[in-house]
Amino acid sequence: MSDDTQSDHFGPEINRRSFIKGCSIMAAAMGLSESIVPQMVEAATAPGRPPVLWLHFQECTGCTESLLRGSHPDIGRLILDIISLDYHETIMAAAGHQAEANLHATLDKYAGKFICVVEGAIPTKDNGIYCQIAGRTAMDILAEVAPKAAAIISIGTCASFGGLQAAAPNPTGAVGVQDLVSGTPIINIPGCPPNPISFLGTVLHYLTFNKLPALDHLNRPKFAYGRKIHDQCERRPHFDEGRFVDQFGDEAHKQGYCLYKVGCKGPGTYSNCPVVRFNDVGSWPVGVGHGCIGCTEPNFWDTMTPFYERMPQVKIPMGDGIISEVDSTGKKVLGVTAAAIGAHAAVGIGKSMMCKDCKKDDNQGEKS
Ligand code: FSX
Ligand code: SF4
Ligand code: F3S
Repeated sequence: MSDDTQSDHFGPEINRRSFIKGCSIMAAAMGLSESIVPQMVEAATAPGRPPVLWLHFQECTGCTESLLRGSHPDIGRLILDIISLDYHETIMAAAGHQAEANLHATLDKYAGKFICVVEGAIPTKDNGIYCQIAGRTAMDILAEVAPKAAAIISIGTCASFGGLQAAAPNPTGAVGVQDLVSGTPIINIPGCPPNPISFLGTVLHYLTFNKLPALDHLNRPKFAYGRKIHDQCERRPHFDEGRFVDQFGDEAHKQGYCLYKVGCKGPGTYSNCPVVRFNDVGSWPVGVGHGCIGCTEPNFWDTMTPFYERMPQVKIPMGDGIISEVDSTGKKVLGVTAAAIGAHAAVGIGKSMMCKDCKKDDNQGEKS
């Protein structure tokens, strides 16, 4: 039997080569050496790996969709094989009382051992009545499940920080998991929706090393959220040379110039999108001609809007050593000759534009 048709402990739906390739992609995304892959494969296929309880609250299900519809076959296989999903409202076959029985059976049998994934924000106003499942509020369900979990992964900006539901005026009092839960390790995988590789990398790290990856001050894994979009973007040379798109569809847009002036929030957003990209075609928002809207940052619906206006207080090179800074209304407030200043050193972002919850402008205290 060839490797490609071998099923053994990988199950009939998966083959060894594809599984190993998926683990190699994950190792690369986490900045780990290829030599760790055999250990990852062993951990991810161990019969005793922890089950996953996946709770859905206030959200659009885009996080699950992006995970399950990933076009990379090796990633798709990893998802379904490494994650032992005992309860997931979108894809489980069980319904009604049977589904609730599954939830409680896993809670009893694997207390302290399972991974809880939360997708969506939790409404807290009026005792949480704005999101109810099986007659119970999201707040009640989370309060029962969270203390029994070994760790909680908040997938998406909604579960991490409240997301769209928490945007002003936040009519349901929506919050993220970390606003309600303490005492259980929490890791945030924001993005609206997040990249499946950032989620899977986190799960694989946990299975392989029996601990969560190093986190930043917003509880995001540093391997995925450790650098600004702006510092990894393929359009950055255009920014540095002062070549900007002024209007969608103009000649500069066709030439692939920098999208800062049409609203790109890459200078204030931390994520691996330019490197990891999405789906098998390797696309990402800026790559296809739209500015980053800052979807991995807390409160981005409030702090990163208007989406099509330039970020204030970003020093932008204008060519010939002239640096310009714009205020919050987009007006030029500063023009200096900067012959002695390297373009990279001159590019900065004012703290006022950073998300309200960010304590630091540049990256970032590490937790581990
Ligand atoms: Fe939120 Fe997930 Fe935005 Fe949707 O379900 S992070 S609304 S794209 O995807 O929770
Ligand atoms: Fe890329 Fe946006 Fe930065 Fe321009 S402003 S270099 S498009 S991240
Ligand atoms: Fe979101 Fe910006 Fe990446 S909008 S998907 S963080 S490029």
